[in-house]
Order: sequence, then structure tokens, then C-alpha cells
Amino acid sequence: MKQFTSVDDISDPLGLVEEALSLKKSPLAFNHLGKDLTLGLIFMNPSLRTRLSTQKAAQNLGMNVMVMNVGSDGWHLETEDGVIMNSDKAEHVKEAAAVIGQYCNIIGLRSFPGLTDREKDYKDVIINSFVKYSGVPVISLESAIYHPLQSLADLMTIEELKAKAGPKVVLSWAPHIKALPQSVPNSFAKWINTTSYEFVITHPEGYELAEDIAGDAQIEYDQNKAFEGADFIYTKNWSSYREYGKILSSDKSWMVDELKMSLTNNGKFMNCLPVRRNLIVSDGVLDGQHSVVIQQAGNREFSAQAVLKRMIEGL
Ligand code: SN0
Repeated sequence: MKQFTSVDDISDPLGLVEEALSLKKSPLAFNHLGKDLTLGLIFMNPSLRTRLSTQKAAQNLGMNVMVMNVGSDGWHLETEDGVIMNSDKAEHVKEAAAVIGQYCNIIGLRSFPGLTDREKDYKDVIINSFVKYSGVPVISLESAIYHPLQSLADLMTIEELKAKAGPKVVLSWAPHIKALPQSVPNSFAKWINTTSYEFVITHPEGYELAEDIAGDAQIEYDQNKAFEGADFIYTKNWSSYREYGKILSSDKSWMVDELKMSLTNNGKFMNCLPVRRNLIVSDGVLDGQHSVVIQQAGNREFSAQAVLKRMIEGL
């Protein structure tokens, strides 16, 4: 595997889920596979789970890991072609990616969107530049538009917990004080659209995801109706795609609480974390027995390990 930037890079998403679940049972079964190989983890934005779980996954495979917070410790990167570099950006991504590729056998990269220029963000320039110029396989640790390692862990969690073949999975928008990327919901929608689950997305009007990403998901503007009979509730805030990067609603009634969860079919509560308590979800739901957010985060280690394993096997 030469790149892992979205589910489109995977021919058998559920096969990869199975592989990740089997690594979870024996994490050290391939602990020599990555011997003498180096993984570089490059962060332009903050991270807790992604950084630690990917580092742990690499260690389970016997790899060496180098981590750099380029956002704070590196040069600001230029991404435009043919510009006079007389701004605050000291290094072009062409050289930066190629140089990091000299030191690493695989590169993981996190780069959030600017949320001002939709066309630019949706070209996913930084991750695609690393794919183009680094000369080594590249893993998205959340790009401007997708977070595939998260979605793989989400799908693992649903597969572990589902009580029937085609569970009802609901992706629900919730309010936030900041404009956040669409990466997590975009990615979740794309991965769930590869399954035979019943898939509903609920959000206030104006928060529609890009049509080709939402795909065949049912859109339901009435959150209570969406929650009826749901087996899994995945809650996440995102800013508007249509009115790009804008916060169109701060409606507190979209927060997930016990009353809303009581409409579901004993539904499990999911979130990628970090989650803001009593803004996105009530304490009661997050601390309650139906919350599976810690299991989800635990699965991040094995989603990263399954992807790294396939990449190493393809080197
Ligand atoms: C990121 C996002 O894409 O929404 C990362 C999620 C895995 N989340 C945030 O930036 C949350 C920031 C905040 O202040 O709550």
C-alpha cells in the first residue's frame, strides 16, 4: 500500500477491519516485521490519540519512530507552485517532503484545513504533496478533509459491538464554540457507505456534507426522529461545507443527553475525542454504560497497526 489518505485507497475496508481486529488479539505477532524501518510522524496540529496510538502501533511492529511538531518546531511550509517566497513561509513542501522521505521509510502526516477557501482545502494539497514528493508511503493522520485511521477504528468498534448484521448507525451533528473541520464526519460517512448498515446523518439545515461524500446516507433534519431505534450514535461537530467554514447554529438542543439516547435501541454512544462535555454530550451519557468512546480510542492502536503492516509488506 503506497498511501492511506481515504477509504478509496483500500479495496477491502472490512478485510482491513478484520486484520486490525486480529492484531488486537495478538499485537506482538509481527514484532520483527518493521525491524530497522523508520516511521516519521509529522504534526502541523495538536494530537493526543493519533500521536500515541500510531507510535505504539509502530513499536508493536518493531519500527523506530521519529515525531516532529512541524506546526510549532518546523519552518512554515509554502504549498503554491511558482510563487516568489517572500512571505513568512521559509520552506517549500516539495523540499520538506523529499527531505523527510530521505530519513523515513513511511511518513504519517497531520494537517488540518484552513476553513476559509473550500476549493483549496478540498484539494488536500499538503497530504497530496507529501504523497507526490516524499518518495515513500504516506499515512493520513487527519488531512484537510479526511481522518481515515479514525474511521477504521470506528468501524472496528461497530463490528465488535453490533448485535445484528445491518445495525442502524446515526451520525449526529452537535454544537461547538469553534469552527471545526469536516474531516471526521466526511471520513466516517465514506467508510460507513462501504458497508450494508442503515446509515442516517442528522444535522441542522446548512450542515450538509459534500454530496459525493454523504453518498446514499439518509439525511434527517429532525434529530429525535433520526435517533429512533438507532444502534449507534456517532456525535461530532463540524462547520458548514455549504457556507464554508461557518458556524450556522449554536442550538444547544442538539447536544446528546440521556433523554435523546432513550429514543435509541439501547444505542451505543460514539465520538472520536476530544469531546467537550455538556456542549456536545452530557456527562451522564459520556460516563454512562452505553458510551464506547474509550474502546474506540483503544482501537486506534490497531487501526494504525493494520495500515502500517500492509505498508511495510508493500515496501
Ligand atoms: C479536530 C476535528 O477535526 O474536529 C480533531 C478531531 C479528532 N478536533 C478539534 O480540533 C477539537 C478542538 C476543540 O477545541 O474542541
